[in-house]
Amino acid sequence: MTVPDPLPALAAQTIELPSWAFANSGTRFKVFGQPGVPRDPYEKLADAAQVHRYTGVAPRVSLHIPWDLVDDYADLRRHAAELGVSIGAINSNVFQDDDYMLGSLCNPDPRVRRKALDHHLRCIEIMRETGSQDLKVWLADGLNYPGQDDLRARQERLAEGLAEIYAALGPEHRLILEYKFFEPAFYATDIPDWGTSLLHCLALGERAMVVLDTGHHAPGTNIEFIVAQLLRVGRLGAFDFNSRFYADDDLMVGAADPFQLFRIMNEIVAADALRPGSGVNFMLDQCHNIEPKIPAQIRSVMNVQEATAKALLVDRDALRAAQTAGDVLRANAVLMDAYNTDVRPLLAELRTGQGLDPDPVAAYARSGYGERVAAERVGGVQAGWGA
Ligand code: LRH
Ligand code: MN
Ligand code: MN
Repeated sequence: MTVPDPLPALAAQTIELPSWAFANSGTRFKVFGQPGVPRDPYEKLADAAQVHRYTGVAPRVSLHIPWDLVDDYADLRRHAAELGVSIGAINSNVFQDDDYMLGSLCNPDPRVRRKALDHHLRCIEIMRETGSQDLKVWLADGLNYPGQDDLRARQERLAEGLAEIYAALGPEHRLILEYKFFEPAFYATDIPDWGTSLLHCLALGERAMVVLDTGHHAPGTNIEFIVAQLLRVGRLGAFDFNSRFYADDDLMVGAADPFQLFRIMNEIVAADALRPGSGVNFMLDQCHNIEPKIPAQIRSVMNVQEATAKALLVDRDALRAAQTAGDVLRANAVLMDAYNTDVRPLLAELRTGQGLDPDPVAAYARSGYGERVAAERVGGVQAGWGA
């Protein structure tokens, strides 16, 4: 077997955490409050820093604006640095005001479009204040009924709005554009798929890239094909990792389908896109409705690491040889050998070598942090509504 040592690549890997994963969440039926959840963005960062502390690979936190509204972003940035983390992607939230009922950048009313644009411009200022490099755009825009609005006109408005936003970015910034096939719109979504996102990115320029949220596809979609295709054209900007059984379930990545996660990471490794600097930002986008949030984020990070380690163990020479020879069974076996390897000892070795506990979940539980914040913090906020 000719597989390079996976440890250096695993040591260099980073995973970005979502601030909203630490707040209370639920479904439209019920939001369950958990003791000790953060009351503001400062406390969300403190919780995220715990995940980094025990995994060693989660040094950035995405913010969602206005969910993570503060008076002074330079101060929030300093707070993050003191905690040993930094601010990652800034998510522009243009889906929670009444004004956005018929859409944001695609809205037929120019006043609402202007409001959505101005919000993005504010998000770009926040990027400057926090040192963030990625403006992440996900729009809830879409239609519930055929005829409700003009599909093509909405695309034109979208293109125009995105162009204004893109023009306001600095040369150090990227616009990363997420797609989702349905929800909240049920008939037509304005950015429903990677093709639509890619078309808009291509029109915008080199620093516009597609975000692939693993929960945003129809059942049976071959997600690793999309990964391969976007990597081919250099436009895979980021992942929003999570798991789905049915729709946009936002469960822990790797929980529903660890094999799919492996297949995705296999494409990443095959294209040498794991390296920091390769342009792919590996982010989590999850909500922990019934499980404790910090350990769930730790588990999610570990799931990504396990899939990555297995992908790094694929014997690429043997795979290529089997593929070239047309040996279908052998090629499949090479891939499955890597997938079926127990990489937990390897990851324990990685952590020990970095001065970390080999079992991050147990180490966090022993630290007593969860009990401490449960006693200290009263009145934690709901994901999405935290000031
Ligand atoms: C939309 C989405 C998007 C949002 C997040 C809260 O479903 O995936 O990334 O910003 O959820
Ligand atoms: Mn997402
Ligand atoms: Mn989603």
